[in-house]
Amino acid sequence: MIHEQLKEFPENFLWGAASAAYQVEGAWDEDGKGVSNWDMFVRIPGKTFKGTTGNVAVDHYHRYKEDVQLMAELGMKSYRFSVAWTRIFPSGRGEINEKGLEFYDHLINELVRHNIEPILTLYHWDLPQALQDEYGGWESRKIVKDFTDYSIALFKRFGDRVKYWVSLNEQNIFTMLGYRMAAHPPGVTDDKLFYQVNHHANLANANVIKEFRKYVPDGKIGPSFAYSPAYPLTSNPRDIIASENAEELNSHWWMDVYAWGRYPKSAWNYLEENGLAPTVEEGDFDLLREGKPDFMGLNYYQTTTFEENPLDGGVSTGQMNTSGKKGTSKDTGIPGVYKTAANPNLERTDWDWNIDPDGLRIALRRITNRYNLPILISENGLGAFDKVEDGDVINDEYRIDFIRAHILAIKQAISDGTEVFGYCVWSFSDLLSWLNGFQKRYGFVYVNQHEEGEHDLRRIKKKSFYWYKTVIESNGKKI
Ligand code: BGP
Repeated sequence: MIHEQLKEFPENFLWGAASAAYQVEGAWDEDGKGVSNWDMFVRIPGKTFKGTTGNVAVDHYHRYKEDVQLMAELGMKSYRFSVAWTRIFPSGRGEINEKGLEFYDHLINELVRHNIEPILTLYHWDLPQALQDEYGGWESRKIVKDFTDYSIALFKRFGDRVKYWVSLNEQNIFTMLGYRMAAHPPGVTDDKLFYQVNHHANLANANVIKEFRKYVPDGKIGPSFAYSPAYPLTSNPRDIIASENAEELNSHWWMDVYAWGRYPKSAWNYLEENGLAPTVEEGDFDLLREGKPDFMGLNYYQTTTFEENPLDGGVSTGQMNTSGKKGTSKDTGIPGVYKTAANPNLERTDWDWNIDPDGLRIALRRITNRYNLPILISENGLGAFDKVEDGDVINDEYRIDFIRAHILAIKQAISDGTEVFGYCVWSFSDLLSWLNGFQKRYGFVYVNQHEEGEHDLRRIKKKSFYWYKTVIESNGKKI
């Protein structure tokens, strides 16, 4: 619908920005921190762009005070960050490393002092390597207990000051890239294992939410899901079915479990027919139903368009663009299910991600209609090449255009009746992009960090910094 007048953003809307421990902290082996799966994975030649690692990242571990100062100057109402499990339990479990807790204590206190609401992510992909070595990490049900114990340690220590919590970040992405595409740790390609790993992650997610109620009764918790709404390429019903398949297998497969504690029927049926369904034990569904979130965290970057893919000779392998050379990605698919297709209506970024603000409105509406949960937009942003001009000026107009269009889409979705209570732009400062190095930048604050050449890590405010400040000040009226 086209509204004559759009509704305003609610008061106390959590305008913010986000980050993740591995991508910003650095200090990879300091103060008793253990080794994570990412610390190991980035050392395998050819895995990341030009071999970048998070050893130093953008050195937030040592510069958090300066960073929070900049957040305050930007007027941020919230900051979403993750805790590195290996700082708290260097080997994944056992004895707590007090130094690790201290770092986050200081960070949280600094945020609270500046009236910035901390939004804490329990798991943003950096699994203790010790658990991977011991029992395969997410491959074993043992992870449920260890993840829960780790989470409880954080609930106990920070629950007095942190009221918003994200359980798992993008379960669909870390399992997909880790167990189907071998592009993230542990670098495996095994469809059956992929679904089993997900079942364990679902159990862990539900158990942690269940425990959360005991320790932080006045807090809110939910997972962050990377939702890329599916579009059919044409009105041909076969393309529509392909798009429905994608929606079921790529999105409902996770969100139905989070919201309702059950798997979608046609997806389950497909997995059973193909010998891919996970092993479920007695009591699992009871637990899944008990661990209901307070909100759905939405990480939105783009939509994906689908068309029919024949069973015989259909497309199966694609290619990711991690170089920033436009047009180097290749469509992918599952024979007999769907294949991806370029959407002729959308522009793409240099990394071939579709630019689609209306897709955010669609995502918000679909989540609301299906699950009737409030939504925290826990990530949304533009990865781009930024150039520092004379006088330390960064004219990132393209980022402003991107975020402005997405804020407008949120306003439209709110006017449609969705309940959105926060918007965390990815990212606050530039940071390490997992596979794309430092050259793919997302921040309001530029960080002088590169794959090669000079990198003194100094912080420079981009044009978008000043623009977002006025957006926040006006509660989204001035965009
Ligand atoms: C999300 C992750 C973030 C971040 C972002 C941008 O999937 O939760 O950690 O990296 O995507 O992705 P990229 O760095 O690949 O451009």
